[in-house]
Amino acid sequence: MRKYLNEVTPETETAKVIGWVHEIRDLGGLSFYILRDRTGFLQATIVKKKAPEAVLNAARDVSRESVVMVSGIVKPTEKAPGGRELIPEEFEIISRAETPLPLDVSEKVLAEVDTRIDNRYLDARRPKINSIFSIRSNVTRALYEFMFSEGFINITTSKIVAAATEGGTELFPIAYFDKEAFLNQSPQLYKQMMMAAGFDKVFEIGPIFRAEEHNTTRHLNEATSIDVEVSFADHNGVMELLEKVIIAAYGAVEKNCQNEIETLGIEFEVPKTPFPKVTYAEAIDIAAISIDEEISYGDDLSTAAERAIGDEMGEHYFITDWPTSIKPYYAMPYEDEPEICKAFDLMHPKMELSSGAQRIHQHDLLVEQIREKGLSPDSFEFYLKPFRYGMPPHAGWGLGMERLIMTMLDLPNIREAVLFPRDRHRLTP
Ligand code: ATP
Ligand code: AMO
Repeated sequence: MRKYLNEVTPETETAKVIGWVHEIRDLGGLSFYILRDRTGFLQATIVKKKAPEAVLNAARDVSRESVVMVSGIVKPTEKAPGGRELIPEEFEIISRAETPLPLDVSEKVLAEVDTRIDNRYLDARRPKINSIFSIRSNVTRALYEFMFSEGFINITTSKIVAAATEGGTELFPIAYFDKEAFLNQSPQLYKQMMMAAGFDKVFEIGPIFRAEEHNTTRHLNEATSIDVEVSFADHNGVMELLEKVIIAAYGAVEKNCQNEIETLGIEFEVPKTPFPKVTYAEAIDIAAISIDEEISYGDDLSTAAERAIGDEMGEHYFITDWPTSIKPYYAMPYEDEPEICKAFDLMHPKMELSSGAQRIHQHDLLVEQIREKGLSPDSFEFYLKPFRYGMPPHAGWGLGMERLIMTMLDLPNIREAVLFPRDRHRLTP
């Protein structure tokens, strides 16, 4: 039976493994073939005087990154990684890699991110890159498990839509027969409609599309959003839920991904809750202390301002009580102070992770807010109608998966957290 490489231990007697040839070292009478699969490495050692002729022929012929099957006797040895080596009795080339390789998988220093993503299938053979996506997979699983354990219903909503969600800009138009259509920026309107349907607590983990014009290290044109909506909850209730979700994600990685953390060589700590809260007004005061630019009340926070506040806070934190004027039309204004609203952002010291709010559930107020933003209620008719027939009060948030992974693993670029990034210049692979 075929074994994964990490299943071969110094105590194993014989093994048959399949892997990629990571490295070849030929010392004359002795040659080493470092094999690799997604679980680790194993050294196959060939003593030329003793090895069967067929093994010698195949080994001489093989190129790096070819797929091989090797079987033989396992010997404990201090000199090989993992304290064991495999002495091949069989060595079969299953799939040969051409030379030269477009990207050197064994190179310790990573190539430019563009070259790597052009050759993602090779790049992802590296243990570090594999670890990122293994962790992301664990986070996805933990999120589904957590949401189901909290009684949420999973929904899937359309990604082809007729109107913007998050304001008029940043939309990708698509060809849809004879109609105007776009790729959806957020499941916002749909998750709210499911509150009217009485689903009570819903979540969706799916793609969102935003025509971000600029190239930054924290924006993608196609991202994955973790979206949540809860009936009869206010902004405070869903902030508490968001904290729990962050802890569930980090907790799963701490529990299940110690090898990956070690491979990545990062410091990993589960954040402490509760996350501190600062109001928007306090946040701009904090930013004003350390940055030169003028910040007026009602301005969105610039990247520099976000960083200055993040440096000061030094941990995850919420920014609450935003000016109503800079949050989307669906955010609920405070009854006694309608210039500010029940919206919040969850921040990591380095960037925004999530936005959310208690929503407006009163039809007329919502129409008023849509007009206030210079939008036309007519294009939101399908969304507005449910608000006239028994819409419960509700609140929710959207959390960017790639930003969650990027900040969790201290990755320098959001493109590291997605297998096939879509950015201003990239449409392949
Ligand atoms: P979201 O749009 O979901 O709120 P975000 O982190 O993109 O998340 P924004 O409020 O859009 O937050 O932007 C915060 C700041 O980041 C902006 O004021 C701007 O300085 C900068 N920024 C945002 N988008 C871009 C972009 N596409 N290119 C360059 N800078 C940007
Ligand atoms: P917002 O626009 O703030 O809110 O998006 C929520 C979160 O999604 C992630 N995100 C992105 N990640 C990478 N690249 C992008 N271009 C990008 N755009 C967004 C961020 C961001 O914090 N409907 C609301 C959510 C709600 O209120 O429920 C919304 O979409 O991590």
